[in-house]
Amino acid sequence: MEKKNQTVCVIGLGYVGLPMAVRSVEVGYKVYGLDNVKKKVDLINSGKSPIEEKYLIDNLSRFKPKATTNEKILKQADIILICVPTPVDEKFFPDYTPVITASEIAARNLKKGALVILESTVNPGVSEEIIAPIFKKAGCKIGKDVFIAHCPERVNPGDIKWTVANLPRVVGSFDKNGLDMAYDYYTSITTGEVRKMKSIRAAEAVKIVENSFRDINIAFVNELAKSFDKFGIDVKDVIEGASNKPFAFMPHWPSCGVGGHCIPVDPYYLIERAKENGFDHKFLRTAREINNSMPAYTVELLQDSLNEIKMPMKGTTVGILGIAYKANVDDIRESPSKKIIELAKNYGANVLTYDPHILEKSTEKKLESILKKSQAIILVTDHDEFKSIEPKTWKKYGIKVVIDGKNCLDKDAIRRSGVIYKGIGR
Ligand code: SAJ
Repeated sequence: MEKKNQTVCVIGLGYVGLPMAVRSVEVGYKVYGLDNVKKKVDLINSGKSPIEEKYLIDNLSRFKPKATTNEKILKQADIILICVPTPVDEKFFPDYTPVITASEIAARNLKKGALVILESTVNPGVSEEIIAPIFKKAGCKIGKDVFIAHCPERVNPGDIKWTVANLPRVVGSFDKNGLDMAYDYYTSITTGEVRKMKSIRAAEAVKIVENSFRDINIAFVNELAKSFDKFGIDVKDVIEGASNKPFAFMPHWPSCGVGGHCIPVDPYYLIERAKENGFDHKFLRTAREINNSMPAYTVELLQDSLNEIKMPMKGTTVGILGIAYKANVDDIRESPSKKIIELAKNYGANVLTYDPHILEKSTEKKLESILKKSQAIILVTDHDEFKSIEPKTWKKYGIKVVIDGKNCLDKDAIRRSGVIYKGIGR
């Protein structure tokens, strides 16, 4: 069917779903967006993006999907995209509630012959074990009444180079028709390669593997940072040195912690599901333990530095620069800032916060304010505003210690000014 006669409905208008809805409008589909947050629906219908994301700010008002909270809209959809969160609980167990709810909504409002594509990150086996049974229970024959596919999301918040319009994708399905339909949809959406996977499980595994690869490599350099700290070696210098090898090395960078809705979460999907197969992902678990230890390690660096100048943590005013999980975004999901603030407070510090992208959660509304009031600083997020702070500024405001959680400041210049500087592994 010609795409302009096809209707797409995206369930979940967040970081993943909204860009897909906008792009689908741009390439000529009739597009509805379904979300359970009325405020978000109203904002989108007024052409305003609920998310600080360049692709959306540039395109939403021109290619606006019709957003609604009414699930009956799905009855018009030839293609349904499920783009809802897949969080983990406090024990790091995957929580599939949003995916199950969205699938049930799709199943009870399904147009015969529609294609349902899950973009949410799930472990291998979820489409067979959780999604398909929901449609079968609703009386659908898979491969006839409904076609089910998986295409892992690859949204990279803050990235202006790779967007839904040019990102390569992978698609998997239970059957050839489902695979071809999903392939046709994604080749109409992105200029990047669309690869047909040999199975839907393989498509589900791709995202987990991509992000676990990143998590273990970050854990590797975080462990190096802890070791090199005792060697008196600057780990950033070493990684930069190794990076001039033109092949077989891929730099990652130590930091105060691994945040975001992907990297620190996705490995747990594989760890937990593989347990049901009787397999223990020791390496993935160890990497998670190392990365989860970095917030505490960062606070210990502050404590040790304050001890050097006989300043107890208790009663010291500590300024936290950055709440977001990574540079120049307003997203706090799984951000290391949460644990760092909690630990500093537990040690009796008077904690102030400032994030230019998240002022509503900042105790201070201006950089000058937190610099004036703080005796020590932990830089948690390498926002551009913090990277451009002149090295002499810390001394000027009487700050005694700077802990650089992203190794983004000028270590030598800060030390020359007489301020204690500690980075992560430098
Ligand atoms: N981080 C490090 N060291 C690194 C890289 C990242 O400590 O060398 C930290 C970041 O500070 C952040 C967390 O890890 O707290 C995650 O950083 P990220 O750059 O991976 O950012 P995300 O979560 O936006 O990851 C996305 C992912 N995209 C998708 O899942 C579709 C990931 O697969 C991408 O590799 C990543 O963007 C990217 O390359 O930027």
